[in-house]
Amino acid sequence: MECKIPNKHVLQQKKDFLYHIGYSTDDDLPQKFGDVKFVCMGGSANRMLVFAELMRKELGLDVEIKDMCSTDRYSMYKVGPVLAVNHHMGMPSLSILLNEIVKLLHYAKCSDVVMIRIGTSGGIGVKPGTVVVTETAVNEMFEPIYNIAVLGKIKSRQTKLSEEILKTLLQCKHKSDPFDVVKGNTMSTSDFYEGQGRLDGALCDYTEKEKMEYLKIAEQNGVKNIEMESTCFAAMCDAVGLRGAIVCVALLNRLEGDQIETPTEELKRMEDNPQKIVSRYIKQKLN
Ligand code: R2B
Ligand code: URA
Repeated sequence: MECKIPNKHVLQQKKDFLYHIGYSTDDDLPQKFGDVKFVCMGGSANRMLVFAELMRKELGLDVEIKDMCSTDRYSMYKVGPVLAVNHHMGMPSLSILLNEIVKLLHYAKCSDVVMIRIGTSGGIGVKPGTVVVTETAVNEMFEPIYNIAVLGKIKSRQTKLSEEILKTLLQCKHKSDPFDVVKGNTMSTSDFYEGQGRLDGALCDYTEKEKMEYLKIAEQNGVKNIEMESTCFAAMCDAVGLRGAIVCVALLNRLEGDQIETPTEELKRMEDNPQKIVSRYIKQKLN
């Protein structure tokens, strides 16, 4: 299936500038990106570079890995059919990137593309290091909805992910992995501190009891982790007909605290966990 964009205005434009990633329709996009089958996204540019290097090793490809974004807004690495791009933190930044990546895939005439967000999160009732594969992305009210203000009105889009990819990702765990892989709902928020019920931001006017009540209600609603992009990611993929999945590591158990005190080296090791699962998924699909 070709990647279509459901915006008639754009389709009538003679030329389109993908401003934040630094391409336009004057570039030979089919030649540069036409073979892309997997778009993997995560917040940090360095983490996506690490993922690109892992994919090069796993796919045995002798390719140079360089940042393909000519702007300094995002970083994008291509390893054969895998595009690894960073989206920074939060939904506004992700939404800008997704608009341009979807158009890029369309202009490049890509087909049957799978979109995967590989991220970090705060877990709910799971051990640090656990990989959570998202069943349903929900907002702060536990609704499977992404809200965006369009022309002064709130537009609500459903957050639908691919059940088939979720199932296959869960099967990518190896017995020898020193971490769990679970499925669950992922709550997306617009803030890391108050938005996620933390007590340790600069602002906080609720009690620890109120915080714990909220996290417990989240848990009762099937929420296994909290991060800042999943509803936007799921809704945008669904709205343009792309199959999507979200795979995040839980860096801490939010039922036990708010601060991320884990040493950097240990955090880096944890961040490798979802990358391993996704790399096995991609390898399996390409074979
Ligand atoms: C996870 O980690 C970031 C906040 O620290 C944010 O981008 C997210 O979703
Ligand atoms: N990312 C988040 O958004 N929240 C956490 O608690 C950890 C990482």
